[in-house]
Amino acid sequence: MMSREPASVVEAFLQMSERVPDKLCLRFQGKAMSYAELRRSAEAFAAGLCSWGLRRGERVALWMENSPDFLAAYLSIHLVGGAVVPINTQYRQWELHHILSDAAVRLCFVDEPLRPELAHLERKLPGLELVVETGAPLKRFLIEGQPYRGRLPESEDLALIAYTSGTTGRSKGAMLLHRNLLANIRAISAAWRWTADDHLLLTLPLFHMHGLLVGANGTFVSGGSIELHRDFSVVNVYDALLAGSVTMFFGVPTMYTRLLAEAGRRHEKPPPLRLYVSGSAPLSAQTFVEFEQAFGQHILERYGLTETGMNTTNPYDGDRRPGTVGVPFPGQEARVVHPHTREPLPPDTDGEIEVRGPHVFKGYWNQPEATAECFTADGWFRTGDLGHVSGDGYFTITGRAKELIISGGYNVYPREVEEVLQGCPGVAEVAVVGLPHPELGEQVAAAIVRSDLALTAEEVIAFCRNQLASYKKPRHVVFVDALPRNAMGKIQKYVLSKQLGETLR
Ligand code: MCA
Ligand code: AMP
Repeated sequence: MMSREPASVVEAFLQMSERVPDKLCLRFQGKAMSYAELRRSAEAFAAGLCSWGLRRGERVALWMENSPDFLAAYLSIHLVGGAVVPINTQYRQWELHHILSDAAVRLCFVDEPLRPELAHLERKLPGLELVVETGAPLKRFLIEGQPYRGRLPESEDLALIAYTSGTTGRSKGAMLLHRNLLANIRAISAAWRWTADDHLLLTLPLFHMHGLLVGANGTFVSGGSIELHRDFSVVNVYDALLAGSVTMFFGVPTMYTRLLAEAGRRHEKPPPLRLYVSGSAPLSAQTFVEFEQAFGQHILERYGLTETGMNTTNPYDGDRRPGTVGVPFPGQEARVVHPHTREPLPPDTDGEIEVRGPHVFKGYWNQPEATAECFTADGWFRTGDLGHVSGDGYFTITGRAKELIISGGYNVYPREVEEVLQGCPGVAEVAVVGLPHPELGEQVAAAIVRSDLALTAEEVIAFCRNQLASYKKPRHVVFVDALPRNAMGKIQKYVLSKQLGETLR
């Protein structure tokens, strides 16, 4: 049917399903699905979406844990020209309301256990016309046996709105086009030699870029397969590695720390994989070295952002340097500039990292000012990450210009937690910072000036949990008499981090 160069990942997937219909695409909880089977499932979703009346360019949210339905829904929304809005399943009222209203989502697929959380919000979201939960309602929504014969998305069409960067309080929707996703995954597949023989162990959540745009998209365009787990359980992952059929594993550093601890508890060591990849947060040189000692393999570390997908990678062949994030992917550029003058800096000089290329997003949804601010006139995207590049082109991230805590590979914007806690009865002032944590990399800590001295840390944490994803709640709450401020009255976060670090030592 189709012979043109694919304009989207879903088109590449369709071509693959025609070329190798019976090839394994996905295994989940012991059940295998071929390319043709996943395609049929996606077409059943697509027929349901068309019959319901989804129009091209409209947004559909996926608020689901990892499952074949997630992937079928994702492919189907793209098939019919819609834009996917993936939502973290830990999100609660605060994040959900913002994302669903900001993206003007018309339809949301949701896991059945999460349905009640959404029920609270529906009154406030008149634009959300339909919520389809897994189980019987989803079965009724799907229309089986109707191959999709409609138009396919074009490369300039909107593929995804991914919410990120709450530097101004509420997160912004990063608009990624089909051509961004395709260009990035082509570059990744080439750099990592991804082929149809690969079987990827994927335990990362599909609602974030690492799992979806690297793990799933890479499989669909290469013709490989996924061993999909609902979530990361170190015991299950270790067992799957021991079983021997997996060729690649992608994880965040916390997963590698846990795998190392598990290796210490087991007698058997997994056979070598073709590739272990780490990203989303800094992998410590210590974990790199310990992993090599325990598993005999060099983890490949790469660096990405929601707005850009993957930017740099350590080499597949050649020197994987611990503590660095490697070189730009093929066809993409990266450089280090002075944070104020924006002039490119010589090697080994710290500045802000900028990236450019076909993978870089179009801009923030409904936020022209924020979009203009993050791009230079000649198309470089300001990452907000600080670092330097070596004479032979390896990038190292040394810090962040943006206020961001990365805990176990999840991003927490202090401003968002502060806004929620500011609404907690008994809180007069609050400031949130990240402190080092041996397993999570960083952890969330809050300093609070109370207006009600009876307020306890447990109450603060419980208040936060009700409204925000549980991983954003402070693990430490310290009550202080005053927050450290400079002469202008601005809170000095670096002073606070030091103070809190000392208090908790
Ligand atoms: C779970 N909890 C956490 C975290 N995860 N607390 C702090 N930081 C975390 N990362 C809390 C839960 O809220 C819960 O608290 C308790 O731990 C147990 O929850 P559970 O789900 O069982 O946690 P877990 O299985 O231990 O999860 C740890 C994890 C997970 C597997 C490391 O956080 C994870 O999958 N992280 C990967 C995130 C990811 O995909 N990031 C990529 C973003 P309570 O019991 O109190 O409720 S994409 C990106 O960053 C860019 C583009 C890039 O470069 O990739
Ligand atoms: P987000 O786009 O919001 O998912 O998060 C992207 C941020 O994660 C980047 O701006 C970096 O600060 C961080 N990040 C991703 N990969 C790495 C890595 N390998 N090392 C250090 N930081 C990373």
